[in-house]
Amino acid sequence: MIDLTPYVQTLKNKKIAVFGLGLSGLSVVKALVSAGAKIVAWDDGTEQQRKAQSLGAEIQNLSDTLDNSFDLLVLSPGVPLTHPKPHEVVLRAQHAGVEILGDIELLHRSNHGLKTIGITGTNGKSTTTALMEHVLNKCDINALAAGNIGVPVLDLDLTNADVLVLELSSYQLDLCPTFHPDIAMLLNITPDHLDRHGDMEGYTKAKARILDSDGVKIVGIDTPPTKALSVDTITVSVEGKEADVFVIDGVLYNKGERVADVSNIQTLRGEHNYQNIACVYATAKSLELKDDAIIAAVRTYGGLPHRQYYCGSIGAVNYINDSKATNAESAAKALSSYDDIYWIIGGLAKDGGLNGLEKFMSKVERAYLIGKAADDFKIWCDEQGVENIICKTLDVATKSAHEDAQQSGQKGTVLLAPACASWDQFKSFEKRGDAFMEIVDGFKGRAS
Ligand code: UMA
Ligand code: ADP
Repeated sequence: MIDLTPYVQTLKNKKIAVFGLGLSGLSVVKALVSAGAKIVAWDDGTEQQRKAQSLGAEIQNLSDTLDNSFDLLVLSPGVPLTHPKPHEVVLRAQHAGVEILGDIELLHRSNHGLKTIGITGTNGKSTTTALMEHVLNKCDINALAAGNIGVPVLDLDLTNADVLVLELSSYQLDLCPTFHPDIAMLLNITPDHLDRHGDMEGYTKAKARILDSDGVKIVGIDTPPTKALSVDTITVSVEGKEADVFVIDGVLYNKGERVADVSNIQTLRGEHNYQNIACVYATAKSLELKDDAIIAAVRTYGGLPHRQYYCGSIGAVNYINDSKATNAESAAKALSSYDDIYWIIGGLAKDGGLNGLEKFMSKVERAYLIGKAADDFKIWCDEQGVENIICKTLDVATKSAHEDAQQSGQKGTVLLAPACASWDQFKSFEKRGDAFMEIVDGFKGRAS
């Protein structure tokens, strides 16, 4: 756990408010209580309240009680700061002049003294964060990954660590008033989370905050908003040679010099992963690591579950879990990687729905629609001439896709790439992916 004692001692000995007691909120309570701070916390869920209470927090509905007797409001990333409208607790804090920040900012204020690599972008953050951590560790730099990847930063044990690799969401960046990573990486920006940022301008502004520093900046320039932000940065592209680091036809180049063929790495398939590799390479070079060591490390990366994860095959049909494809852009990457697709889609749709996926529809045999988006997606599929069936739930969809694929007697891919958030039917994209894999495992059992 991060020691926040020195920071807490600089405060005015007032109370600290913690709103939102999920994974990150509870770790904030734990770290602040152990640093001697007086914590008042709230979550709408009674189970979460109970957990915080057992860690030593006083429970109060901060939306009614927060005032200038508090030093800080530590807000969870999932709680609206500005859009669709600021949460009541945010308005109260602003009215009382209480500073609002998040757990990443608290980590920064702990003065841990380690080098930080911050990674953001609409897609590829977790893969790049995990790959970065892996490459550094293989190159004998002790690295720890945390943040949006699912490890709350204040839970980290920094003994023996040299570098922190932090996956940063737009929500978290909005809650970092003074933290700037030593090395900032911005992979790409396409529409996502517009409900929380108002529009593309607001979303881009939140992401661009990562570049507000004098440190090393690495920017993927293949999306218009990131290209516009790439002045005075190390640029990366997988679409052209106008960048410091680029990948063409699966070959990685640095300043025009060939580095290595990266096209045949099983766990990093597809052009989108070339972008992730190239950004990790550029970062490793800025840390003065050698080409051979970096590439050897990239080749041994083990992959992350729920990202185009190969669950196995039954007969000529492959089963792929890409539950993390929670928007159209990331679903496009999956659709571009496979053929003869039995496509499971739906959940809680993002702004723009399935726009941009039209060009892949000739690869889709049939679409299986689930969740809240099913009715709207049906209209879109009908317009595209894609055969589709409303299945409502993942188990029905997976079973139908499996039966159709097997009965075709041809090669095929049953692909979960929902282009939607999971929250209407599942607690998280991980739970959705786990459920899919469990169902597929059941088919394998019956097939053997
Ligand atoms: N809450 C209320 N009232 C409200 C709103 C929320 O009480 O009006 C409570 C909820 O009941 C919940 C808590 O506030 O208990 C909110 O928790 P949270 O959603 O902020 O989530 P955490 O469990 O703290 O997890 C967060 C990140 N979640 C979000 O940004 C939504 C996790 O990213 C991250 O892994 C974790 O911190 C550790 O750093 C998840 C995510 O979905 C994976 N991120 C989004 C994405 O990747 O697209 C940005
Ligand atoms: P994030 O953490 O940003 O959501 P992940 O690494 O978890 O990103 O990948 C999410 C989804 O995006 C997966 O479906 C994956 O196939 C796809 N993806 C991975 N890297 C990229 C990239 N650089 N550009 C676009 N899509 C990507």
